[in-house]
Amino acid sequence: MNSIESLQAFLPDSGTAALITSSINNRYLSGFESTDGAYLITRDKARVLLDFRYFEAASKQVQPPTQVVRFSRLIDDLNSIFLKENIKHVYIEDADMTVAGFGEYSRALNAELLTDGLSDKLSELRMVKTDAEVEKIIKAQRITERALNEVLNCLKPGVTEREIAVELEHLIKVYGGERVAFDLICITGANTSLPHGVPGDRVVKEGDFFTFDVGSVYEGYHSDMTRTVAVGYATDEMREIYDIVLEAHIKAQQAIKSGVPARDVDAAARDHIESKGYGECFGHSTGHGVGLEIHEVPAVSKRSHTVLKDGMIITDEPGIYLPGKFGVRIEDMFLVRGDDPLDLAEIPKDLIIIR
Ligand SMILES: [Mn+2]
Repeated sequence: MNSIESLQAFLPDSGTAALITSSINNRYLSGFESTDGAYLITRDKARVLLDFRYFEAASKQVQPPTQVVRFSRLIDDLNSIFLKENIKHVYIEDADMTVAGFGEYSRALNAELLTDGLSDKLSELRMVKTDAEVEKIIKAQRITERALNEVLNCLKPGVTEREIAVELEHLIKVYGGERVAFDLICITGANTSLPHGVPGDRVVKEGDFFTFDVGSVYEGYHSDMTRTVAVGYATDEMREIYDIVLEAHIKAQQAIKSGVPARDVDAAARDHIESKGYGECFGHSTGHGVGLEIHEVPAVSKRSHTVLKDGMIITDEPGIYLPGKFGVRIEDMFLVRGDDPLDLAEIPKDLIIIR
């Protein structure tokens, strides 16, 4: 069953519809990006409702079974569909709709709003990627890798974090990325102990780490990768911490199997870091899903209840952060595939020393 059929099966009867108003989920179902509009699913129809600005482009791009419907005033057009097709109940996206939106829809729509389950259902569907979605995520990853490989040539003592970040963002766009997947983390020296540090005027020095947490967007799909490289040389302590993080990353990778709870993947990395005495220095979860958003379910954390399935894409990104000194994180995305997850990155993970 595809996602549209799954949502049709989720509807209890022909008098109930599902109304998708968030732009991400609308894009997920229609394959068309718009800042406005809605996607309406009934037992036997799937429609994207768009205004004049998008109608022509969508008519060329949207594939069956989705029909493109042009609306003049969304609420009125929905009400006339509800009347004609005898729709009495409509699921809304409980996790995305604002309080103001909910007030407006409940006053104006001639159907009872249902708030229990559509958002969860959409998240569940989006967790498992189709082959076409996997291809887009891999393409986004390749764009990032090409840009990162090139920017490593500019990484030398004297350049600033900001110069590296700007160059990387530029190259990601030159190589076909729609945009960066998030504000790129390009940090060096003591800043590398900040898991979400912001690139600034800090200058690269010999014997410093440089952390790249970087990603691109390709046709709406995101990629995510982190590499920590050393400039000039690495001290014994830097090598020791790097090795522990790499071992934790590999242990988590080996735990990624269809049918295994996501929290076991987290535990594989965390137990290793704790066994080396650095448990207090790994204060975030091991990973997350990636897709139309950079952070999606499933969480790969202690509290996750999700069981991994074929087709999920999750990150594996343990780290150790020593405040005031340095930090190391290594991250790749993995496609869950039986007992043998596919690493979506091609850039090596052994410590790279830039000379
Ligand atoms: Mn990540």
